[in-house]
Amino acid sequence: MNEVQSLKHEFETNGYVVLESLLTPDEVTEAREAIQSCVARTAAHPGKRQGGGKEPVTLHSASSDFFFQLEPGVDPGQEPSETLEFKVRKLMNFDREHAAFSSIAHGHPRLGPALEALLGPDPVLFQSMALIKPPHIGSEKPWHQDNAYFNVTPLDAVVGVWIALDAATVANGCMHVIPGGHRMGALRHHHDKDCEIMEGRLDPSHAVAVELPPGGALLFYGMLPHQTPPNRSPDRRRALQFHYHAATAVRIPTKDYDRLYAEADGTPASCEAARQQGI
Ligand SMILES: O=C(O)CCC(=O)C(=O)O
Repeated sequence: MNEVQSLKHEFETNGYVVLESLLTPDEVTEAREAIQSCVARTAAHPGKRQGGGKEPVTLHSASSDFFFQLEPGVDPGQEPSETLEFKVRKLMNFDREHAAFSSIAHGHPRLGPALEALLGPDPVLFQSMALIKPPHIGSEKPWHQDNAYFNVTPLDAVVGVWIALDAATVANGCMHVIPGGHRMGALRHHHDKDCEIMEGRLDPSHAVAVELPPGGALLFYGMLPHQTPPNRSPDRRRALQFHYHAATAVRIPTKDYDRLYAEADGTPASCEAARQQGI
């Protein structure tokens, strides 16, 4: 088996592969600085502020669809600008906000070929989200399949790329996955702490923790159940996440997706289906 075939084989068997050194140390440093710069720039002149009260606050760029979300209960008006970055939960739509991000997301010399091996030629980036678990307060992301959030068909044509910018450990909230769990089919989601897989659908004792060095990456199927625990450690856990679909994949209306992303008895399993059912 050559390198591409063994990458594909491991991905299809486990539902994920680890690339230990996807980014160079310089790329990691540049990406960390880019997060800091995008947060500071947007916080200084937000185009719009949303949320507050029980809802986390989001600050939106005035010139693009970039925004960032703070951890629950954090009021940016009360935070000194130098420490605001330590209270950020996630950045959205950031892949064209800074050259350091574009060079990773679009045509990276190691990521590009790996994605082509898994998805075929010209994979399409359709979501960028950076997940920053701040020290001590970084919140949990419960068990879910990313396809519960999307409406792309076919279901096996979606790959998530999660890149650690700090050493990701169990203590600071690294990824946990169920090896082979991408073959369990759609698992019904509902809204509890977040949009998450309903109780009893999977056995968390089968989970493995994927600890990564800075610059290391996890590539995983959109059907792979995964979660991250809270960050109770004094260390940050910054990560970039990109979702790609095959060039031949398409987005479909919710009513069609409900038939595709459904449990064995036909019950629609996505977050949108759960929202419509009020669960
Ligand atoms: O990085 C994290 O904490 C969670 C990432 C994740 O699973 C997601 O956003 O789908």
